[in-house]
Order: sequence, then C-alpha cells, then structure tokens
Amino acid sequence: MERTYLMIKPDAVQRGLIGEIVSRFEKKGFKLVAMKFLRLTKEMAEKHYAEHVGKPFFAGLVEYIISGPVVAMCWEGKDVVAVSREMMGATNPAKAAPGTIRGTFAVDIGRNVIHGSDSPESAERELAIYFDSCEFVEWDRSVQAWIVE
Ligand code: DAT
Ligand code: MG
Repeated sequence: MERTYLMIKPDAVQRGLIGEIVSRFEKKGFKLVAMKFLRLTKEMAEKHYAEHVGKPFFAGLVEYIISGPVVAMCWEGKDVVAVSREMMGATNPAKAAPGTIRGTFAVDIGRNVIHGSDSPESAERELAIYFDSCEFVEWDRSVQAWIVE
C-alpha cells in the first residue's frame, strides 16, 4: 500500500491546528503508520528542502520550518500521495480551493501549515529523513474493509 510523508508545520502547531489536520486524514480513511513531535535541525531542514536550494525563498523557508516544533507523520492508503496533496490544496493558500487544508486555514505561501510529498519517490526519500524503519507501526485498521473494496 502507498505511503506518504505529511508534516504539520510550525505555524499550524502554534495555532492549535494539529488535531484538526490529523482528523481530516483519519476521517478520510487513511492509516497512520508513524508519528513524532520534533523540532527540525537546520541540517534536517536543508535535507528536506534540498530541491529548493538556491531559490530566493530558501533561507526564509528553512528559518520558518525550524522556528518551532512540527508533527512528522507517515500515512498509508490507496493513492495517498496524490489524494493528500488534493486535500492540502495549492502551495499558495490564495490559490488553494476552499475546503482544502490550505484553503481553509492559511493565507500566505510562507505560512501554509502543511507539507506533503509530491510523489511516491519523494515520500520514500522524505520518510527516511524522519523515521527509522523500526518506527513504522504494522497494524490493521479494523474498518479497512469499509474503506477500500
Ligand atoms: P509544496 O509545499 O506544495 O510541495 P514546493 O515544494 O514547491 O511546494 O515548495 C516548498 C515550500 O516552499 C512551500 O510549501 C512554500 C515555499 N515556497 C514555494 N514557492 C515559494 C515562493 N515562490 N515564495 C515563497 N515561498 C515559497
Ligand atoms: Mg514540495
């Protein structure tokens, strides 16, 4: 089953949105496989955002993502990478559809409350930054048969 890396960013933690955001993925029918509350080091942030090195917003992005604790998560489910990106909404909250996480809770591209992997390959790379293989919990969600045919 497909997995993705989702991260509740420091602004959302500060604003008390952890439960609200986790709840959306739970209710959707995805399965939580790993979760931790941590503050990123600068090294972790630079590794996470390696694809953006050299862009004008890179320094500010790193400063923001290490400015407070985040919630790092692995979620599993059918097409979870693409579907969770849809649930998050566009990178710029001003363009994010109403009802999406960014469309509902954010207004600024530099404070867009959540990160989600953009492909299964990115998910694998990102998950390895945050979790050891032993930290992925193997469990059966008892309602699974009511979620996927
Ligand atoms: P996403 O987070 O939707 O995958 P991304 O990978 O293109 O978007 O960029 C990573 C983060 O960097 C994004 O969540 C917010 C920030 N960012 C991207 N483009 C930006 C820009 N033009 N100005 C300021 N911040 C930007
Ligand atoms: Mg991205």
